[in-house]
Amino acid sequence: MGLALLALIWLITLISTYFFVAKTWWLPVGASAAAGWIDHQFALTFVIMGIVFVAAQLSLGYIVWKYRETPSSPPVSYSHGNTKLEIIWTALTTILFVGLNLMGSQVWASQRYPYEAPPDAVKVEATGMQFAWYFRYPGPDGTYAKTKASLMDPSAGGEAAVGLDTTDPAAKDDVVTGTMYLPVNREIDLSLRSVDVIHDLFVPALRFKQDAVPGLNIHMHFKPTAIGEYEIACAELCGLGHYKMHGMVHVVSQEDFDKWLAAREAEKQ
Ligand SMILES: [Cu+2]
Repeated sequence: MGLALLALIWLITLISTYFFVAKTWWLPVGASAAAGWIDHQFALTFVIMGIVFVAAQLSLGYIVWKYRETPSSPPVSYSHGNTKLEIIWTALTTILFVGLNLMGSQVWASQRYPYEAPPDAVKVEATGMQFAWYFRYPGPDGTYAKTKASLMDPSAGGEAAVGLDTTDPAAKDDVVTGTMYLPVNREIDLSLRSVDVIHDLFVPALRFKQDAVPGLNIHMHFKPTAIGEYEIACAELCGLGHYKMHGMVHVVSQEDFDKWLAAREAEKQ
């Protein structure tokens, strides 16, 4: 029985470790400036925790087998454990977790601080609602028009969904779309808002993930580095239609971006 348990524990450990080593289900190729840094932090965490996991599970299997019951086994003795050992592994675990968190917090902060993105950054506002994403561009004046909670009507879609106040002169050139277009190799200044509940804008390829919280305007900035189409998902369970909150980011050349935005402006007039 001891040997069977050892084999089972080791087998589960090795099979599950294999999928991580072989990268069976892995992240898409990174397409943003911070992707290298984030992936490095991610890999470091996985390698360190993987070593601890494999060592712990292999020892567990070994101990289950070594202390199995045999006809000559001595009677069971209970102990209160080893205080010195417990202090050592608790301290090591604390150092590991706090250390990884401190390292990770720098990557996290790099997309959120400084609070203001560079002045030449491309401004985009993403608004999550049950159950769609809308994206707003401030247009040639570079200013988002006012929005009002009382004007928000998700069932109407587009401008009405985000509550655009059309009496504001700055609203004339605000473009609201259901698909996000971004120019490649430009810093993007993203404002993230929500109409109803907490949503989460997740673009795995851009290594971008941030909650959208009602009542807050959350700023983040990032730089897409490869032309392509990337999937957006809502990563916060936000209701029955959560699975429908799917969208696309089109990262295009500056030229294509300008053309696309000009076409949207023309449609609006
Ligand atoms: Cu959602």
